[in-house]
Amino acid sequence: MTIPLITTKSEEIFAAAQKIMPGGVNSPVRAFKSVGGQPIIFDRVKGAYAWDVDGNQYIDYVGSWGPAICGHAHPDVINALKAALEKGTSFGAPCLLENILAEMVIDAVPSVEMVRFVNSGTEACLSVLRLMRAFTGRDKLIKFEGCYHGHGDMFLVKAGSGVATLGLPDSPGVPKAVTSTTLTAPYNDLEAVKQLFNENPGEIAGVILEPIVGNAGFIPPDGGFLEGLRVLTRENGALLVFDEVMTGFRIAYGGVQEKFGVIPDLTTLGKVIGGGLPVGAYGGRRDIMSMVAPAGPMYQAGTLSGNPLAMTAGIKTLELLQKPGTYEYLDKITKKLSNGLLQIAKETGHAACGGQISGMFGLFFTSGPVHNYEDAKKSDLAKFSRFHRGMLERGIYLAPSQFEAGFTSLAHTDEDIDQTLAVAREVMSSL
Ligand code: KE4
Repeated sequence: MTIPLITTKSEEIFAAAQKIMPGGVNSPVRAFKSVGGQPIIFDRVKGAYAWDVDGNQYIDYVGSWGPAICGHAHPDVINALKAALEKGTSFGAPCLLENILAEMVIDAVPSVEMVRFVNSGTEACLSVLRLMRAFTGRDKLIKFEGCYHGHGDMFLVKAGSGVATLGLPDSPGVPKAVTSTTLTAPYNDLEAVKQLFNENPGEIAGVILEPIVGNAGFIPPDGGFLEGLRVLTRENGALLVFDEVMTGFRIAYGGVQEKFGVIPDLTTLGKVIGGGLPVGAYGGRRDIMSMVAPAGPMYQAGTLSGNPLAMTAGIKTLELLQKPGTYEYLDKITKKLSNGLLQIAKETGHAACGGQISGMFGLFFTSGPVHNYEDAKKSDLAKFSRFHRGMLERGIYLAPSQFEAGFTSLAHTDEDIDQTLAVAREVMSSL
């Protein structure tokens, strides 16, 4: 038996928020629309935990959607920011910190020879698409159903994340002319990609994908899928782009491309490299990146790009991730969590599938297997909503959508995982 969650203050604040901000939030998935009930208003975070404005504590498996991989408010990051603050919050001019973070990204990510910092993953994906088109002189792109690359018009076609959550097939306000150059294929379907290349010879600038999907729930690539895309893009004079905004520095220090050994032409990054401050980045082959203004003709700019605070938080976060044992630890605790959830689902009679790679995991209430977005949509969304609410009421904060992945951090302990699994058993027994 649990004490009902006291959410008085959360409800008051959310009610007021809805009058002054669309849906009461600044990003749709936070509104809990797909899981029902009121969102929790956060007051503060630390390590693996979050506290809401009513004083309830949660073990947090969203981690600000990925950036909090070292644990929220890591003292080294906070102290580095405090020192940086004394020197100002933004320069609008080059600073050494940009060189330092750029060098770290180039050293870490196999495909990246040059990098440009921007302020969000969306901005990184918008920019990389323009670059793909500028370099190849071609207009069309291939994306995959359920993959989310930020809210740029041309990507809002069968996208994942909040679009999937809200069931927005194509957002209003996106001209047909814009999406007419966006081709889509089911994830893990090389034949479909081959067919699109055959139907659009010489017209496809490139293929962009989440090399491990996090925005349709957690969907890893089938064996040979990434390798097959590498071959197909090369054969067709198209570019291969890994959107590693979510997976970068999470799956491995060098991202999916390091772990799976498939090197794209261009990569987008975000989340972790900002250490919780707004940073995105795109980078890749020097011959391609040299097209970016002012080195080349492809224009892209940003007032706060490379600002000293965001660079500082990113540098310190990557330094922490370089410590030996980081990714082994993330994999160990996340494997324990994921395997435990699947075992408990089995023991309590719920069809479920899912898995994890390093500090990223997912759970679908369907027998599966889940190889693509269509499979993911077969999961029992109503059951997921009841599960989410049950876990929340018992102090476990999961992503408020079936079409999101879960994230652990270096701050999550064995005891946190044990507690989470004990609660999951209680909730699944009553689902
Ligand atoms: P942002 O513009 O939200 O920084 O990044 C867009 C983006 C691009 N590519 C991938 C693979 C992403 O996962 C994202 C953003 N992820 C979502 C979570 N699924 C952000 C959370 C939100 O939209 O509130």
